Amino acid sequence: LGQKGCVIWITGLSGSGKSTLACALCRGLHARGKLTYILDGDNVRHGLNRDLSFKAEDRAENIRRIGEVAKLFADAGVICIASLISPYRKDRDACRALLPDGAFIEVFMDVPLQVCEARDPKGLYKLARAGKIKGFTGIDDPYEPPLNSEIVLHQKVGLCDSPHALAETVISYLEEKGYL
Ligand code: GGZ
Repeated sequence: LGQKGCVIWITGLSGSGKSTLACALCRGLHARGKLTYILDGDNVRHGLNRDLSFKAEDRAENIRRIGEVAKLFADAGVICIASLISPYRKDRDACRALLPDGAFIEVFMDVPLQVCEARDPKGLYKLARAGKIKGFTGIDDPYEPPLNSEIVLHQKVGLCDSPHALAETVISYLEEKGYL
């Protein structure tokens, strides 16, 4: 294969664009002939992680399992894109520690809650505000922003780059680091 595997770990609030970036990234990397695989929190929760809730210890287990699976893909030479809220710093750092130096690339979707909530693609923020979902990240559950992520993608109120442009930022980083 001759491809160096890695994990691109996309963290951020619900509605911050993690899954959209994952898809755009996947397309951009395929166009460059690279093998990728997406592990999306929301999807993995329907299968492998269907026994897990959103309480802190279950989120930790969700992240741990996805981190272990991502590592297996990276070992096989795949560029594995993991997109999940992963709200706790220590859980993300534990996944980072599974991989060789440089092979865990954390991408922080730095999008204000206000913007995520205005998008509300699945109407979940509305339900959380109404008290119909308890423990919703950003509303009544914590999100610990990364302090040292490799890539920060800022999106401000009323100013959002296209998913394609965001993906190109990540792809440039991968090129720079010799993954492409
Ligand atoms: C946060 C929740 C919750 C609660 C359901 N808190 O934006 P989405 O809808 O499509 O993706 C979110 C997804 C979060 O799953 P993750 O596996 O990424 O979370 S974590 O890393 O924290 O384990 C959201 C939906 O599930 N969802 N309830 N209470 N998001």
